[in-house]
Parts: sequence; structure tokens; C-alpha cells
Amino acid sequence: MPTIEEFNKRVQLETEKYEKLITRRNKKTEDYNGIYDRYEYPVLTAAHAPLIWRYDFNYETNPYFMERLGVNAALNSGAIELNGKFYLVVRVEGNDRKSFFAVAESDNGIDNFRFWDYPVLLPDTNPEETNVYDMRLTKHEDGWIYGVFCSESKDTSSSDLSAANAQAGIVRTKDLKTWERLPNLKSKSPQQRNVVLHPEFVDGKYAFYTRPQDDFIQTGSGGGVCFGLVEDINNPVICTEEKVISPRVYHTLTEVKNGAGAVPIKTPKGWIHIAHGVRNTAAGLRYVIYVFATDLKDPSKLIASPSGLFIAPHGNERVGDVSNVVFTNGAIARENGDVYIYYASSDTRMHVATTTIDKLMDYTFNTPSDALRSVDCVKQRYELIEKNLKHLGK
Ligand code: M1P
Repeated sequence: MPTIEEFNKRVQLETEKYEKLITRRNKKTEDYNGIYDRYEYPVLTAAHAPLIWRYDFNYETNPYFMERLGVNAALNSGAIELNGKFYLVVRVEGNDRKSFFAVAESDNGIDNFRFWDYPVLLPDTNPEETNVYDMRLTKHEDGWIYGVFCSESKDTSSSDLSAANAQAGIVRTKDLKTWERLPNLKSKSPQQRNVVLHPEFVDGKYAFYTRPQDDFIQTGSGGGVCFGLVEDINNPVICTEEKVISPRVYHTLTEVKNGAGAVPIKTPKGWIHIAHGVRNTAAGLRYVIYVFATDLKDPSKLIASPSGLFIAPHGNERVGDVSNVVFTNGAIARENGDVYIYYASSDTRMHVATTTIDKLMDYTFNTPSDALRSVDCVKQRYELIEKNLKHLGK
């Protein structure tokens, strides 16, 4: 058995390693696309989870300084700026597969994210709820910060042990510390995931982006990202038809499914949505991030749909617990026009990509739409090449 001196040495070593990790400076990679910058290091990983969440620091009860409650991943995070600071409400997944939420804060949004001492203990209002994940944080014009997340429970109507039911849970807070739980969102769809609350009232009502699905995994008849209104947030029932605003389309990146991601960003030209699209491959599902825009006055109206993917997993991002996935549910658009897009790779760790409102608008409104057929896509490319050759005098 280790001596107390050896134990103390190990505690000191692990504490130093931890501090070194979370204070490491991040830097832009040399990747270039003119649209956004990527960063060398993830902003959060499982190793960023505080040691006091994982280890028992008492020699008497843990002489080997063993990890008692391990953390497996830090992923899909809601994001918000409050008083000039960057906050992520992170989906932390324990070694026990259960996810929970925890707040991490940083002064600059690209590194030095530090978790608060305690994770979020949600009001336990739904006894059947087994797992919670993927919170979207909306600073609503009613004065509250809402968190909309997936509330998952066992589907007891099925004999399949893995059958599950996904619903949209809703909480609200003023300070990310005290959380009030509201009833889960009700809609006509048997299952809902990737639900996002719009930050402004629409026709005096709360507006939600939904993703109706027939099954826990398969969207089935669900046609894509939808839009619906709720009259009373304390009794959140979608009272309008859920209108598809960003559809699933054959042989595009949304063919299998898609889902709203970050809370839409208000720009002078429209609401910019950063969402995810899923296609199937021989290697399994591939999740990428894409962009679309809706009308400022009528956010249920699609006004721009730049072609193709916006962020795909690169390099190490491609490998993790669920490989070949990038997923976003949080972005921060600052008053000065800077935009921080937080995305997880392969359901394992969190990254940031930075851009500006100007660049996002340029990308969204000047990228051609998907021409949907190879021959037409080649024609699109011909147009660009001809324009360039003419411009270059060749
Ligand atoms: O594993 C990839 C993602 O799968 C789900 O997204 P969707 O509902 O669109 O399939 C979510 O569970 C998400 O958490 C996860 O990252």
C-alpha cells in the first residue's frame, strides 16, 4: 500500500497536470477556408472534469488515489455570454454512461475553460427520466435564460431493452445556478430531440424549432427541422402545425436526419441557424454541421440554404466514442460582431471555431444552394471557374 507521502506526491502530480491542461493556451490552426478559424486544442475534454468530481482525496479511504467516479466525455454544450464571460453548459458523461450538465467558464472563449465546483443538479420532477443531454441556452426577451434539452426515459411499451423515449425538457434560470424545471414540451410527435427555443416572441408566442421523430433513433416520417408556437411556457404545448423549415433531402447531407443546433443568430439579413445533418455510409452515420437562414420577421420562412457542409470532422476529431460526428448546440455572437461556434467531435470532446457576423452572412447568403444533381453541381463549378479565368485574364 502506498505511504501517505507517496499518496500526497501523487495528488500533487495529478493536480499540477490538471492545472497545466486547463490553463494551456489555445491557438488557431493553419487551416484556411476564409469562413472560420479552427483551433489546435479542444476547449474541453473528459480530462478537464475537476479532480474533486472524480477522486476521493482522503488517504484513509483512498490510499491508491484511485479514480472513484470517472468521467468519459465532455461534449454537446449550450453556450451563452453573460457579463462579458463565456459560459458553456456542458454535457458531461460519466463512466456510467449517464450524462449531466455542468457549467464551465472562460474569459476569452477559446481556452482556460474551468468547470464550477458542482455540476447542475436539476429539479427531479420526472421520475421516469434516465438521462439528460444537449442543452440549448436561449436568452429570451422575456428576461429568462431557458435551457432546452433531451430528457430520455425507457420506452416501457416495447419489449426491446434498448427502446427509449426522447422528449424536450425545459428549465429556466437567471444565473446558471438556480434552475426551475418546467413541464416537458408537448407536440404531436411521439419523440422529440434537438429542440431549440427562439430568443424572441413570434406573434406574441414562444417559438420552438423541433425535430419530430417516429422513433428514438430514426426520424421516420419526420421531415426535418420544424417550427411551432407555444402560447404558455408554463404549459408548453405546440399549438400550431409543426412546419418543416429545413427539410431532409435525398442525396444531401440531411438525407437521414437533421436537427437544429445553436440558438439562431440574429443578423441584419436574417436569422442564421447552425444545425447538423446526417447521412448514412458504409462506416455508419456521418454527422456534419450546416447552415441555413430564416426570415427576420417570419422565422418559419427559409430564405437561404448554402450548399453542403459548414464543418466536418477533421483529423483527430474523426475518432471518438461515436466516430465521424461533429455536433453543435451552442454559439456565442458578441456585440462586436465576433462569433464563437462550439462543437463537439465524435461525441467525445468540445472545440471552438471562430468567425464574425459579417463572414457568416457572406457565407450564408453568397454560397450557392445545392444543385442536387452531379451534372448541375459541375455546371455551378464551371460558372465559378469561368468567372475566375476571366477575372485573372486567362
Ligand atoms: O451521436 C451523434 C448525436 O446523435 C444524436 O443526434 P440526433 O438526434 O440528430 O441523431 C444526439 O443524441 C446527439 O447527442 C449525438 O451527438
